[in-house]
Amino acid sequence: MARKKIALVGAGMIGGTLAHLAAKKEMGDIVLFDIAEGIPQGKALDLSQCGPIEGFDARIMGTNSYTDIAGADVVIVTAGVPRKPGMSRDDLLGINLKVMKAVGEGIRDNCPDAFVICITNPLDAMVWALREFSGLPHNKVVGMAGVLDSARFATFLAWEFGVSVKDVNAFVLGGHGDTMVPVTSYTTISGIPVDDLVAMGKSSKANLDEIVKRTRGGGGEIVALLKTGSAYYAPATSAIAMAEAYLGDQKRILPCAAYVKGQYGLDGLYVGVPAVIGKDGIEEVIEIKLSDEEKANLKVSTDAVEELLEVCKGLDGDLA
Ligand code: A3D
Repeated sequence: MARKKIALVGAGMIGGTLAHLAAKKEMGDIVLFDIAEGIPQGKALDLSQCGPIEGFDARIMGTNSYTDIAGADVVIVTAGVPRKPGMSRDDLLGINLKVMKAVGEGIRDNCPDAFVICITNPLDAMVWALREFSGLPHNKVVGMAGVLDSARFATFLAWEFGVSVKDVNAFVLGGHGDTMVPVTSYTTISGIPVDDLVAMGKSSKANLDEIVKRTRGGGGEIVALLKTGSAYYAPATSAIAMAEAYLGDQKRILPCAAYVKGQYGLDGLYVGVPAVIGKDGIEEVIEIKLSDEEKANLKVSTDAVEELLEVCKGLDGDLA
């Protein structure tokens, strides 16, 4: 059987970490693409030299040419620029929208059968734009955010309750940003809802509220500490879990930015929802029951996503 091919578009902090994880897990051969000359080639060479020590045979190549991603089974996109001081959100949108155009066309022309995972921010708008520019089916293009946001939520909950992270099943819905909706009613520790654990006196409502707030600002907390960039270890680990679910037809239910067609009263946008990932990509969006408060919070979050999409459509005539 042919080895799988994993294309990583963007060879920055997340791209390099993705390559290392994919190689260690022998997920397939890896192509690191970037417009910066030398960076993908240098990282590929450095990572290849981990092989004899770690014992992996994955071939890792760096390139500046889209033709090298031909036939990729999975593409993970981190290409783009982060927001710099003095730059508005619209400025960033405009720049990364152009990047999504180049990347989407590169995927369309070279690996139209791939499963594509977008990580570039602003996530919910960029995954939508990437799908538009690539022309791939909606079920084959997805955004990574919910796995990371849920992992952050789960980490803080494990610390709060003094339990293993393995027993925490945390649930986050909505757009990736300050308006995301950590849903405590679906968040459990070994099947026990955290709200029940609070009622048992294992924590307090105030502490839980603080954890929800910290989860929403989880990315910003790391940016403030690093000062020169954003999180990359956990974002890369999250996208790898999604890629493995696709390659292994695992039918995992993972929170992802998936395309909604009527679910949650939403239509025609990408937003964080629980979805089944298997060999057909996003095989199903799961619609859960929400309380009135959770519905209202989700609306605030999806309104923010829709607002960004309108800006995207205004910035690029092709998308209007
Ligand atoms: P960084 O280390 O800057 O890497 C980005 C790479 O993209 C750089 O190597 C650039 O050279 C490259 N690049 C720029 N334009 C292009 C292009 N047109 N084609 C190909 N490559 C290009 O960033 P990073 O790896 O830390 O983060 C990547 C993205 O992920 C950013 O947009 C972050 O905001 C985003 N991010 C998202 C999450 C989510 O949870 C959604 C978390 C963390 C970071």
